[in-house]
Amino acid sequence: MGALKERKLLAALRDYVAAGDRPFLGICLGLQLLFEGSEENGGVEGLGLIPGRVERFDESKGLPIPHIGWNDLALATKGGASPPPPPPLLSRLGDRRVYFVHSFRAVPSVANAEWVAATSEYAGDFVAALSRGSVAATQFHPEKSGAAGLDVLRGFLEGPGGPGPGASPSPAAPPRAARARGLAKRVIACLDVRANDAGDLVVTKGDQYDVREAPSGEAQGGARAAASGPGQPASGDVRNLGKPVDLAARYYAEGADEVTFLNITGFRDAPLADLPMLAVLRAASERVFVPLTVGGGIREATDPDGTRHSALEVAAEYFRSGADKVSIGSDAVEAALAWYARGRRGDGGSAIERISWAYGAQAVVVSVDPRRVWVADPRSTPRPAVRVTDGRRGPGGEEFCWWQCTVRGGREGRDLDAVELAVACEALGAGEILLNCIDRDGTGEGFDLDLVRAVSDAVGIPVIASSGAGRPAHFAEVFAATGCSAALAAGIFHRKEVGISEVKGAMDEAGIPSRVA
Ligand code: 1PR
Repeated sequence: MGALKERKLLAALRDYVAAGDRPFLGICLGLQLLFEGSEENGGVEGLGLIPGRVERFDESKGLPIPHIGWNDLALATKGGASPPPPPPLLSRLGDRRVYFVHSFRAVPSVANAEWVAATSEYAGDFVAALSRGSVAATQFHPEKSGAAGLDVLRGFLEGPGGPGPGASPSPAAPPRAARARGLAKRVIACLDVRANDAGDLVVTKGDQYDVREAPSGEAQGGARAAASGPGQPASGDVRNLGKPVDLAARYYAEGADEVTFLNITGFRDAPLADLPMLAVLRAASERVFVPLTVGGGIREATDPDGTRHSALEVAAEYFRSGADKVSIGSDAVEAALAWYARGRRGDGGSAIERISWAYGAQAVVVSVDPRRVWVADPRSTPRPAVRVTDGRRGPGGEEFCWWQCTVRGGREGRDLDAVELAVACEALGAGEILLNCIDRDGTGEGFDLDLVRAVSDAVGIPVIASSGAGRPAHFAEVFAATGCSAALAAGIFHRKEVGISEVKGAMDEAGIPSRVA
């Protein structure tokens, strides 16, 4: 609203929408600003075209906020016994899920019933889509809702005339009863990206964060040892699992709910505008229509000519190139330590605070790289140690551990536990936690359930479990055993050992809601 006011567009926009005879599609904030106002950022006036105010989700229901992920729609009945035919906007959607990412929502009422086309359910019903005349709006992101979302955009563009000539009928979604309803648990494909020794950007994969091929014959954890022979990677090479954009497009086609790029080597010698990851994002966002997260190097940067860029400017470049979320690793650890040192208070200067204020909490992910520290007695450390339940023991038979946060890709430890980091980063404005685990990374032995449970029980924002997935059952297991909202994998997808559809099949069998692409 501030930007529209600054550009003197408010009156023109209000008149355009009020006329109702020219096409308008508002997405996310574009739906919210049509209402009377919002309580976000201390209260903002809207265009006042639709009765009702936008309010933060009700936290008392104990659900993670922001509401991030794939949820169902219910067509509005408009006061009748059953819903009327869907408006063009939703005419092709069927009952496929769509992607939401927001902390505030409008609620349906008698006063706005003529506008509301569909609702969704999360801590109560909220407005998911509006339609009246040629004015339409969605709280969800059709441009990030895969094939279902592209059908929503087609419906809007074709308008009341219905599908254009040669339009492909949307695939019939599986019958509603065949799958669990409500917000789906997300399956995320992760691409660790770095330059190889020849300077090409490749997707690599660490084995407990070591991305170089082991000497041939020495298999490490889940990773494959370097096969010797012509054309095969030599030991010591950076493991090369493919090209970033091609792999991202493959995972999108296979039904990944999100794609995350982690840029694991900072490109120190490139000016901000030329960062290779920006080109990767621009290319990926032309082919991948689910949310893209980018991490690695989201911090203040200095160009070779000495020009300095704040973390917010760096993040803005990534958002303009197609990222929906940025992920902050090392800087988040330092910001959390400073938060505790200040007596659990922020100073507004951290990358988390500044990016979250400008783009919303839902755009800021904090990536944690923790490793187990074993203790015989939890009273021997000020860190929050827990008794492990996975049967593992420390080198001295210890049964308790805490998870030490690291920076610089696991190279340096800090005196801070993963739970303490997550609590501080939530307070600083992060919208999601990407919870890696150095001990499990690349092992294929399953997620560290004790770690995921400890962190997801400690914060009210969504937690993504990461590291260690070896088979489809590991996903169903972590969703059943912890409160995490998503689970991420890399190696098993890159090595084509497990397909994303197999993972979702295991989730459906376990009664865990998954998004059907
Ligand atoms: O510190 O803000 O520049 O961010 C650096 C980012 O790069 C962090 O998100 C950090 O996790 C990541 N990173 C740094 N070094 C490595 C490395 O591997 N040497 N990748 C690295 C961490 C974690 C996941 C991995 C999962 C799943 N990798 O990307 O894919 O563990 O793996 P699996 O399914 O194969 O087990 P900053």
